[in-house]
Amino acid sequence: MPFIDAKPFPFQFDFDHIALICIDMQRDFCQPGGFAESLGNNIANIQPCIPVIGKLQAAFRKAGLPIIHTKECHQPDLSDLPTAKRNRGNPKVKIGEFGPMGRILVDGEPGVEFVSENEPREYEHVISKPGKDSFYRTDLDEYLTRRKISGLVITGVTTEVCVQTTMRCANDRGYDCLLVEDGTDSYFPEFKEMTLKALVAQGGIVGWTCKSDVLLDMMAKEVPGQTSPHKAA
Ligand code: C5J
Repeated sequence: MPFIDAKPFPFQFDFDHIALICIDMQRDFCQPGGFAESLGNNIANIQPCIPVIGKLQAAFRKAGLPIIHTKECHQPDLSDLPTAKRNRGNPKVKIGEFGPMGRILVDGEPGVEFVSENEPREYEHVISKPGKDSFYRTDLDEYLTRRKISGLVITGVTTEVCVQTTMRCANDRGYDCLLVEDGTDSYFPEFKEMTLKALVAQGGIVGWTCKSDVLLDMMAKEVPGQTSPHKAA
């Protein structure tokens, strides 16, 4: 099993027990005219991770390794939306109301769908999650356990919100987590920088981080000749 250069120390990449997770690469979070931009966020800051995630998805597909895609959204009847979340920040347009790309954060609406560069293939696992934690009220733990996956390569937006929350919750469940530094972004670059530092502090208290080129170089050399796509069991 290859080791790759990572912080705070090399990460052992176990091809038999690893998956890529792409968190919330949704139009409303990433695209001009979407919900995030309408809230005043600078979406230019989260564009760089999009092509990086595309390259990682291509490498995992080539290796026949599983890819999981999450999207933050709620049921159309909003039965899974806590009142506190709906009212937080007193936004002009609330979750469930009509925004630039359909009803805000409601499953099935155009804004909830993935940016075209990071779209799932039909055989890849897609998770609709009502919270920041990708395990909360989802089948993620059961999916990973069934496939004997013990390591997660983590990507997505935003670094200090859904990405960090998911990494911490995965770590508590016993998964080895490797966050790809240039495969995640935040509307606030200083929050990204601090999050990357905090996750690997104290000897990797939450896990590891690495650069995508290190991972992609290793995968190009070491992939054990698989070409068929991962099939959901
Ligand atoms: C946010 C997310 N920022 N995907 N969601 O509300 O991080």
